Amino acid sequence: MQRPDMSVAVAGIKMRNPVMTASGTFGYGAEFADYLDLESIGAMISKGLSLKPKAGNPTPRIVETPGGMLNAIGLQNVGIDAFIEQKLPYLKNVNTPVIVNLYGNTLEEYGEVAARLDGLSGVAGIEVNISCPNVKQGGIVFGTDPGAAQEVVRLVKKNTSKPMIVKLSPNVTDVVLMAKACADAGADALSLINTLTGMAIDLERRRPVLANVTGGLSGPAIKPVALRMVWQVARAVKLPLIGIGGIMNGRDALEFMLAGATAVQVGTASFLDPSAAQRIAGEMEQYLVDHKIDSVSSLIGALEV
Ligand code: ORO
Repeated sequence: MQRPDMSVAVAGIKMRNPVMTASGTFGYGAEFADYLDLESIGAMISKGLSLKPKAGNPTPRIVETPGGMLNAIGLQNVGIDAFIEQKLPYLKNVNTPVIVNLYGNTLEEYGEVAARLDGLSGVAGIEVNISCPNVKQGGIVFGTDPGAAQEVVRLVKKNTSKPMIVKLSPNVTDVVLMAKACADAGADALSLINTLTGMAIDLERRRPVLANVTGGLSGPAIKPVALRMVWQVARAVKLPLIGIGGIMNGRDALEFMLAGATAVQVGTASFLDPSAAQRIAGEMEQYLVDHKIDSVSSLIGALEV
Protein backbone atom coordinates (compact mmCIF):
# COMPACT_ATOMS: atom_id res chain seq x y z
CA MET A 1 0.00 0.00 0.00
CA GLN A 2 1.12 3.53 -0.74
CA ARG A 3 1.66 5.84 2.20
CA PRO A 4 -1.63 7.47 3.21
CA ASP A 5 -2.29 11.06 2.18
CA MET A 6 -1.88 13.03 5.42
CA SER A 7 -2.33 16.48 3.87
CA VAL A 8 -5.11 18.86 4.84
CA ALA A 9 -5.88 22.52 4.16
CA VAL A 10 -7.35 25.05 6.59
CA ALA A 11 -8.70 28.25 5.02
CA GLY A 12 -6.30 27.85 2.11
CA ILE A 13 -3.27 27.04 4.31
CA LYS A 14 -1.91 23.78 2.94
CA MET A 15 -0.29 21.48 5.48
CA ARG A 16 1.61 18.20 5.01
CA ASN A 17 -0.32 16.75 7.95
CA PRO A 18 -2.97 18.00 10.41
CA VAL A 19 -0.62 18.57 13.37
CA MET A 20 0.02 22.18 14.35
CA THR A 21 1.82 23.40 17.47
CA ALA A 22 -0.37 25.39 19.83
CA SER A 23 0.44 29.02 20.60
CA GLY A 24 2.44 29.57 23.76
CA THR A 25 3.73 26.01 23.94
CA PHE A 26 6.30 26.10 21.13
CA GLY A 27 8.15 29.38 21.67
CA TYR A 28 8.78 31.06 18.34
CA GLY A 29 9.62 27.73 16.67
CA ALA A 30 13.43 27.86 16.61
CA GLU A 31 13.62 26.79 20.28
CA PHE A 32 12.29 23.36 19.26
CA ALA A 33 14.56 22.73 16.27
CA ASP A 34 16.92 20.56 18.35
CA TYR A 35 14.08 18.27 19.39
CA LEU A 36 12.11 17.63 16.23
CA ASP A 37 12.19 18.20 12.49
CA LEU A 38 10.28 21.45 11.99
CA GLU A 39 9.54 20.26 8.46
CA SER A 40 7.71 17.17 9.75
CA ILE A 41 4.73 18.99 11.22
CA GLY A 42 1.71 20.63 9.62
CA ALA A 43 2.15 24.21 10.83
CA MET A 44 3.69 26.25 13.64
CA ILE A 45 1.83 28.89 15.63
CA SER A 46 3.74 31.64 17.43
CA LYS A 47 3.22 32.80 20.99
CA GLY A 48 0.53 35.49 21.10
CA LEU A 49 2.01 38.78 19.91
CA SER A 50 0.99 42.28 20.89
CA LEU A 51 1.93 45.75 19.67
CA LYS A 52 4.46 46.28 22.48
CA PRO A 53 6.65 43.68 24.23
CA LYS A 54 5.10 42.28 27.39
CA ALA A 55 6.74 40.74 30.49
CA GLY A 56 3.72 38.70 31.54
CA ASN A 57 2.52 37.93 35.05
CA PRO A 58 4.61 37.49 38.24
CA THR A 59 5.75 33.95 39.10
CA PRO A 60 4.84 31.24 40.01
CA ARG A 61 2.82 31.04 36.85
CA ILE A 62 2.75 27.32 36.02
CA VAL A 63 1.65 24.41 38.19
CA GLU A 64 0.95 20.76 37.45
CA THR A 65 -2.51 19.49 38.39
CA PRO A 66 -4.09 16.02 38.08
CA GLY A 67 -4.17 15.16 34.38
CA GLY A 68 -2.99 18.58 33.32
CA MET A 69 -1.49 21.91 34.27
CA LEU A 70 -2.47 25.48 35.01
CA ASN A 71 -0.70 28.43 33.44
CA ALA A 72 -0.97 32.14 34.07
CA ILE A 73 1.80 33.42 31.81
CA GLY A 74 -0.04 36.64 31.04
CA LEU A 75 0.78 36.76 27.33
CA GLN A 76 4.51 37.42 27.71
CA ASN A 77 5.92 38.15 24.26
CA VAL A 78 8.60 40.09 22.40
CA GLY A 79 6.15 42.38 20.60
CA ILE A 80 5.20 42.29 16.94
CA ASP A 81 8.11 44.39 15.61
CA ALA A 82 10.79 42.26 17.31
CA PHE A 83 9.02 39.15 16.05
CA ILE A 84 9.15 40.43 12.49
CA GLU A 85 12.80 41.54 12.75
CA GLN A 86 14.29 38.77 14.90
CA LYS A 87 12.13 35.65 14.68
CA LEU A 88 10.53 35.63 11.26
CA PRO A 89 13.76 35.53 9.17
CA TYR A 90 14.65 32.13 10.68
CA LEU A 91 11.14 30.80 10.18
CA LYS A 92 11.11 31.87 6.52
CA ASN A 93 13.81 29.29 5.85
CA VAL A 94 11.69 26.48 7.27
CA ASN A 95 9.37 24.86 4.79
CA THR A 96 6.36 24.73 7.13
CA PRO A 97 3.54 27.28 7.30
CA VAL A 98 3.88 29.83 10.10
CA ILE A 99 0.73 31.18 11.68
CA VAL A 100 1.03 34.22 13.91
CA ASN A 101 -1.14 34.29 17.01
CA LEU A 102 -2.01 37.87 17.96
CA TYR A 103 -3.95 39.81 20.54
CA GLY A 104 -4.62 43.36 21.59
CA ASN A 105 -5.11 45.11 24.91
CA THR A 106 -7.73 47.16 23.11
CA LEU A 107 -9.89 46.66 20.05
CA GLU A 108 -7.71 49.07 18.05
CA GLU A 109 -4.56 47.17 18.98
CA TYR A 110 -5.91 43.97 17.43
CA GLY A 111 -6.34 45.86 14.16
CA GLU A 112 -2.89 47.45 14.39
CA VAL A 113 -1.05 44.16 15.00
CA ALA A 114 -2.90 42.50 12.14
CA ALA A 115 -2.02 45.40 9.84
CA ARG A 116 1.72 45.07 10.61
CA LEU A 117 1.63 41.44 9.49
CA ASP A 118 -0.37 41.98 6.36
CA GLY A 119 1.59 41.51 3.17
CA LEU A 120 4.58 39.97 4.98
CA SER A 121 5.97 36.93 3.23
CA GLY A 122 6.55 33.99 5.54
CA VAL A 123 3.28 34.49 7.41
CA ALA A 124 0.75 31.95 6.14
CA GLY A 125 -2.08 33.13 8.33
CA ILE A 126 -3.07 34.66 11.63
CA GLU A 127 -4.77 33.27 14.70
CA VAL A 128 -6.68 35.87 16.69
CA ASN A 129 -6.60 35.21 20.42
CA ILE A 130 -9.84 36.32 22.04
CA SER A 131 -9.57 33.70 24.75
CA CYS A 132 -6.59 34.26 27.07
CA PRO A 133 -7.90 33.73 30.61
CA ASN A 134 -4.93 35.40 32.34
CA VAL A 135 -5.01 39.09 31.50
CA LYS A 136 -7.36 41.83 32.66
CA GLN A 137 -7.44 43.68 29.36
CA GLY A 138 -7.83 42.06 25.98
CA GLY A 139 -7.99 38.32 25.51
CA ILE A 140 -11.02 36.77 27.07
CA VAL A 141 -12.83 40.09 27.52
CA PHE A 142 -13.50 39.87 23.79
CA GLY A 143 -14.04 36.13 23.79
CA THR A 144 -17.00 35.79 26.12
CA ASP A 145 -19.31 38.35 24.55
CA PRO A 146 -20.55 37.68 21.01
CA GLY A 147 -20.86 41.38 20.15
CA ALA A 148 -17.33 42.20 21.35
CA ALA A 149 -15.92 39.18 19.51
CA GLN A 150 -17.59 40.32 16.31
CA GLU A 151 -16.07 43.79 16.63
CA VAL A 152 -12.57 42.28 16.92
CA VAL A 153 -13.09 39.86 14.04
CA ARG A 154 -14.52 42.55 11.73
CA LEU A 155 -11.69 44.97 12.50
CA VAL A 156 -8.95 42.37 12.02
CA LYS A 157 -10.58 41.26 8.78
CA LYS A 158 -10.43 44.84 7.52
CA ASN A 159 -6.72 44.95 8.31
CA THR A 160 -5.60 41.67 6.81
CA SER A 161 -5.68 39.75 3.59
CA LYS A 162 -4.30 36.65 5.32
CA PRO A 163 -6.44 33.68 6.33
CA MET A 164 -7.86 34.44 9.76
CA ILE A 165 -8.36 31.78 12.42
CA VAL A 166 -10.19 32.85 15.57
CA LYS A 167 -9.31 31.00 18.79
CA LEU A 168 -12.33 30.41 20.99
CA SER A 169 -12.63 30.23 24.75
CA PRO A 170 -14.34 27.35 26.54
CA ASN A 171 -15.21 29.69 29.42
CA VAL A 172 -18.64 30.47 28.00
CA THR A 173 -22.14 29.13 28.45
CA ASP A 174 -22.71 28.53 24.74
CA VAL A 175 -19.66 27.97 22.55
CA VAL A 176 -21.86 27.57 19.48
CA LEU A 177 -23.18 31.10 19.91
CA MET A 178 -19.61 32.44 19.98
CA ALA A 179 -18.60 30.32 17.00
CA LYS A 180 -21.54 31.56 14.94
CA ALA A 181 -20.83 35.17 15.90
CA CYS A 182 -17.21 34.86 14.72
CA ALA A 183 -18.25 33.07 11.54
CA ASP A 184 -20.78 35.79 10.71
CA ALA A 185 -18.15 38.48 11.32
CA GLY A 186 -15.75 36.98 8.79
CA ALA A 187 -13.55 34.36 10.46
CA ASP A 188 -12.07 31.91 7.93
CA ALA A 189 -11.53 29.13 10.48
CA LEU A 190 -11.97 28.55 14.21
CA SER A 191 -9.60 26.95 16.69
CA LEU A 192 -10.92 25.55 19.95
CA ILE A 193 -10.45 25.30 22.82
CA ASN A 194 -8.17 27.66 24.72
CA THR A 195 -7.68 26.81 28.40
CA LEU A 196 -10.40 26.49 31.05
CA THR A 197 -10.10 28.90 33.96
CA GLY A 198 -9.10 27.07 37.14
CA MET A 199 -7.10 27.43 40.34
CA ALA A 200 -4.82 25.46 42.65
CA ILE A 201 -4.46 26.00 46.40
CA ASP A 202 -1.47 25.38 48.66
CA LEU A 203 -3.14 24.05 51.80
CA GLU A 204 -0.12 24.53 54.10
CA ARG A 205 0.41 28.15 53.12
CA ARG A 206 -3.30 28.77 52.73
CA ARG A 207 -2.53 30.63 49.54
CA PRO A 208 -3.22 30.16 45.85
CA VAL A 209 -0.31 28.41 44.10
CA LEU A 210 -0.27 30.86 41.19
CA ALA A 211 0.67 34.48 41.83
CA ASN A 212 -2.20 35.38 39.50
CA VAL A 213 -4.53 33.27 41.72
CA THR A 214 -6.29 31.73 38.70
CA GLY A 215 -4.86 30.18 35.54
CA GLY A 216 -5.80 28.28 32.40
CA LEU A 217 -6.19 24.51 32.67
CA SER A 218 -4.81 22.40 29.81
CA GLY A 219 -3.78 18.81 29.19
CA PRO A 220 -5.64 15.47 29.10
CA ALA A 221 -8.01 16.65 31.86
CA ILE A 222 -9.76 18.96 29.37
CA LYS A 223 -9.91 16.62 26.36
CA PRO A 224 -13.52 15.48 26.86
CA VAL A 225 -14.69 19.10 27.15
CA ALA A 226 -12.75 20.06 24.02
CA LEU A 227 -14.09 17.12 22.02
CA ARG A 228 -17.64 18.00 23.01
CA MET A 229 -17.18 21.62 21.97
CA VAL A 230 -15.58 20.75 18.61
CA TRP A 231 -18.39 18.34 17.90
CA GLN A 232 -21.08 20.90 18.79
CA VAL A 233 -19.49 23.65 16.73
CA ALA A 234 -18.89 21.34 13.75
CA ARG A 235 -22.60 20.64 13.56
CA ALA A 236 -23.51 24.31 13.67
CA VAL A 237 -20.88 26.17 11.62
CA LYS A 238 -19.50 25.50 8.14
CA LEU A 239 -15.98 26.81 8.79
CA PRO A 240 -12.95 24.52 9.09
CA LEU A 241 -12.16 23.78 12.74
CA ILE A 242 -8.87 23.16 14.51
CA GLY A 243 -9.25 20.95 17.57
CA ILE A 244 -7.17 21.66 20.69
CA GLY A 245 -7.28 20.19 24.18
CA GLY A 246 -5.17 17.49 25.79
CA ILE A 247 -3.94 15.81 22.61
CA MET A 248 -1.11 13.53 23.75
CA ASN A 249 -0.97 10.95 20.96
CA GLY A 250 -2.15 10.13 17.47
CA ARG A 251 -5.36 8.52 18.64
CA ASP A 252 -6.38 11.66 20.55
CA ALA A 253 -5.76 13.73 17.42
CA LEU A 254 -7.85 11.41 15.25
CA GLU A 255 -10.72 11.57 17.73
CA PHE A 256 -10.80 15.34 17.22
CA MET A 257 -10.92 14.82 13.46
CA LEU A 258 -13.85 12.42 13.77
CA ALA A 259 -15.61 15.06 15.88
CA GLY A 260 -15.24 17.49 12.98
CA ALA A 261 -11.78 19.06 13.15
CA THR A 262 -9.78 19.49 9.94
CA ALA A 263 -6.55 19.87 11.91
CA VAL A 264 -5.37 19.79 15.51
CA GLN A 265 -3.00 21.67 17.78
CA VAL A 266 -0.62 20.01 20.21
CA GLY A 267 0.20 22.10 23.29
CA THR A 268 0.77 20.69 26.77
CA ALA A 269 2.19 17.46 25.28
CA SER A 270 5.20 19.44 24.00
CA PHE A 271 6.15 20.30 27.60
CA LEU A 272 6.39 16.59 28.47
CA ASP A 273 7.95 15.56 25.18
CA PRO A 274 9.34 18.37 23.01
CA SER A 275 9.11 16.11 19.95
CA ALA A 276 5.42 15.35 20.61
CA ALA A 277 4.06 17.08 17.49
CA GLN A 278 6.25 15.02 15.15
CA ARG A 279 5.54 11.81 17.06
CA ILE A 280 1.78 12.44 16.99
CA ALA A 281 1.81 13.02 13.22
CA GLY A 282 3.65 9.69 12.83
CA GLU A 283 1.18 7.89 15.08
CA MET A 284 -1.74 9.26 13.09
CA GLU A 285 -0.19 7.99 9.87
CA GLN A 286 0.42 4.56 11.42
CA TYR A 287 -3.24 4.34 12.44
CA LEU A 288 -4.24 4.99 8.83
CA VAL A 289 -1.83 2.33 7.59
CA ASP A 290 -3.11 -0.19 10.16
CA HIS A 291 -6.72 0.52 9.22
CA LYS A 292 -6.09 0.73 5.47
CA ILE A 293 -7.35 4.30 5.20
CA ASP A 294 -5.99 6.22 2.18
CA SER A 295 -6.42 9.77 3.35
CA VAL A 296 -6.68 11.47 6.71
CA SER A 297 -9.18 13.99 5.37
CA SER A 298 -11.70 11.17 4.91
CA LEU A 299 -11.98 11.06 8.72
CA ILE A 300 -13.03 14.70 9.18
CA GLY A 301 -16.46 14.71 10.80
CA ALA A 302 -16.85 10.97 10.15
CA LEU A 303 -18.14 10.28 13.65
CA GLU A 304 -21.20 8.06 13.61
CA VAL A 305 -23.71 9.17 16.21
N1 ORO B 1 -2.51 31.26 28.65
C1 ORO B 1 -3.50 30.49 28.12
O1 ORO B 1 -3.84 29.46 28.69
N2 ORO B 1 -4.09 30.88 27.00
C2 ORO B 1 -3.75 32.02 26.35
O2 ORO B 1 -4.34 32.33 25.33
C3 ORO B 1 -2.72 32.81 26.89
C4 ORO B 1 -2.14 32.41 28.06
C5 ORO B 1 -1.14 33.26 28.76
O3 ORO B 1 -0.27 33.86 28.12
O4 ORO B 1 -1.25 33.33 29.98
